[in-house]
Amino acid sequence: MKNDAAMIGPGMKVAVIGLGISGRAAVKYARLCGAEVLVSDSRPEPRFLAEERDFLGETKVLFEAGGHTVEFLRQVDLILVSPGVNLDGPVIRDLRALGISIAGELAVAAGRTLSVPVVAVTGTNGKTTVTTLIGELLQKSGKRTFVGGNIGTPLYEYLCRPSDHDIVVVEVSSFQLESAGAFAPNVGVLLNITPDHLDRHGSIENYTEIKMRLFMHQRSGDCAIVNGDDGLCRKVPDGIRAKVRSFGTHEENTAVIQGNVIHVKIDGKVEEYPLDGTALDNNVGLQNAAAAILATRALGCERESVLAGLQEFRLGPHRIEFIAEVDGVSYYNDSKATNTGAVIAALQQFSGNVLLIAGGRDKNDDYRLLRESVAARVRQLIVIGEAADLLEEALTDVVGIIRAGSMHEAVRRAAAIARPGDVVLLSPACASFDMFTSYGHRGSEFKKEVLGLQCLQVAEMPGVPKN
Ligand code: UMA
Repeated sequence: MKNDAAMIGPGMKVAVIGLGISGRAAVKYARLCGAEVLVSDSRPEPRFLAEERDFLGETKVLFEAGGHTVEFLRQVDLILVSPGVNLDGPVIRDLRALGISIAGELAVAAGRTLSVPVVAVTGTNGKTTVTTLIGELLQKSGKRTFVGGNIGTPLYEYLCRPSDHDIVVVEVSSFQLESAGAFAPNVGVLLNITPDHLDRHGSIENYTEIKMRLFMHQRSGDCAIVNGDDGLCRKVPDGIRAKVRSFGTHEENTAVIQGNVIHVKIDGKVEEYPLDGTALDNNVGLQNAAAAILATRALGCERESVLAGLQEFRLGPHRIEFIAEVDGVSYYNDSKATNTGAVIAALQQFSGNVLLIAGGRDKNDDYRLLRESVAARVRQLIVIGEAADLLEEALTDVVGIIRAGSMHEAVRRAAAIARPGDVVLLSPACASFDMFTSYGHRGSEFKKEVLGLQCLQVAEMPGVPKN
């Protein structure tokens, strides 16, 4: 394979496709390695952000904007692709046919001899939480930990300054695994597989095969951690060399979840991790905790510090985040739920009184997968965004559905219908880019609208002057 391990050295000519977060870090790293760098971005120049313009001004790299051309890109030895670049596009295909290597940041990491252990976390849902959790547990064990990848800080940033850290924890997306070459983490974690990004990967079979690439180049002595309760995760390909460890509710797993205690089999003994009353004390949280325990114990962290870290852990924003109670109705922001699997996991945490706000940009998901959970737990569905028709089509006979044209309208309509004791949950099952700049932006708008309801409530209190 041409992109197994991408080496960058002095005198090389390297092109970077995409001028986003990953692309800018790629430029920085390639230049640090002594390469001459070109940039190609699909957006026309007037649509570049201020920071991108500044970057081009400072680095003075040669660039093309408004599309990628074979003519511009064929002059290089290596092309570094941003995760958002679809590798099946015609230009990439033509460049490959010309013998030019195509690599992502994981393949670049594979081309370096890293002197520290690398933990890589993938899965459809929970990657960011588990990456953060493992990072915090390692820090608590006294290790200087780099946490990056799909979570936000590109791995290139670590490669630019490797001596600052004792260990690397990297969140890995299916997009990044497509261009990962011979990337081989010492510990690989696969949390779950449900349909996501099928607009790019085509089928769940292909998506699963891409996720399994996390383990393909691991060596004996490495560790592959999988969700034993997930039928797709359990099908680890034959021939992988790492030792496989699993977590789940069944006795045969290495980490067994029973109630809110995790029992971990290590060196012929069983360790207990009681998590009652912690932020991880729910179905999904316990799975995430079990994966993190297996990863950190495999890296030599002590049980006591791991347990203390689990007990202190707090979830980040936009993940089933409690926002406020208004008129006896609880509002939760789960904007990070951009696929049906994440919505099903979120709904598991509530009983049958949810008003669900869902919709956005479709990623070729199958919304019929929501039918059972929605029928069991959702009292009213409020659909927004481009996928409103698809959601309505898939769920019309299992739940009452209304449409809203904005987040403001969605929250106001939910508030008008909700009764004390109900839950209003934003858990969209879709990407955000039709109406917002990111899932974070979408979640923040939801929060703003809920806090707006709180202000209305105060204004309606007796004795509060109305203006
Ligand atoms: N672009 C092209 N040609 C293309 C596609 C994109 O030139 O064919 C350009 C765009 O015009 C833009 C840039 O590439 O200038 C954007 O690149 P990108 O989409 O790869 O995004 P980055 O800003 O580099 O951010 C990426 C990840 N984005 C994606 O995978 C889509 C970020 O994950 C990641 O945090 C960041 O690198 C740092 O590693 C985001 C994400 O949505 C959070 N990930 C998906 C997910 O979690 O489900 C996979």
